[in-house]
Amino acid sequence: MADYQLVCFAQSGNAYRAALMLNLIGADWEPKWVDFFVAGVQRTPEFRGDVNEMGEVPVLIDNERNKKLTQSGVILTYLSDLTGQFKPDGEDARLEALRWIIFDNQKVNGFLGPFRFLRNFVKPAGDPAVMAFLKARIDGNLAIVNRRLAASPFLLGDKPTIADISMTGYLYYPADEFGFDIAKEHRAIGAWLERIKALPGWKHPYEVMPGYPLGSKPAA
Ligand SMILES: N[C@@H](CCC(=O)N[C@@H](CS)C(=O)NCC(=O)O)C(=O)O
Repeated sequence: MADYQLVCFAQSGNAYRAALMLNLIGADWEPKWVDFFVAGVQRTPEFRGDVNEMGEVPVLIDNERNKKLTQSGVILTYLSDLTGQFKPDGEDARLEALRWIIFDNQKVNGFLGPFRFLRNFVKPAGDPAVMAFLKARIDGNLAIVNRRLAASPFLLGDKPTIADISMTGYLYYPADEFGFDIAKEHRAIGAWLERIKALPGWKHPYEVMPGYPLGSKPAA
């Protein structure tokens, strides 16, 4: 059995953060696919009882240490503490990373995820007023991240940390899934995405997690 298992599916930017981290640190890991869209496994009592009471992916299983962790920010923190990789340098940086991870979870990928979900994966698609609300929030918050990344190569300075890995969430998914091109509209974010992409072990979300294209049935 692999050292780690990650409960995930290809379309999840929240899970991508953890999958990318595992790849970048060179971990021995394997994905455990969740049938999120058709069976809605995350809503079942079994999933909520045995896997994650919050009904969410990602879930990281550390087989060696017999641990199960959820919330991508917690998973990233755990793996960086364990390996020293992508770990913010010192207490101030640790808090600064946490600040960006929370901002990302709530306001950047926290809005991008539902926007993309309502646009691509539900019928009928999201109500136009809801979509307009989310889009305005997304534009404003991406501009904040863009301003930050125009001033330094990575969110916390010269080196990539877990704050950057968290922020990648949905940002590598195809532009047509959003109806706008994040990398082109926010040039500093586009350049930063290329810098992350150049790190050894980087893979696209549709390559690193199972279940793409939608409807394909990977082993669970
Ligand atoms: N803040 C969480 C968000 C996790 C999350 O919302 N995951 C989605 C999949 S992309 C999910 O499982 N949603 C199920 C639901 O909200 O019912 C994290 O970063 O781990």
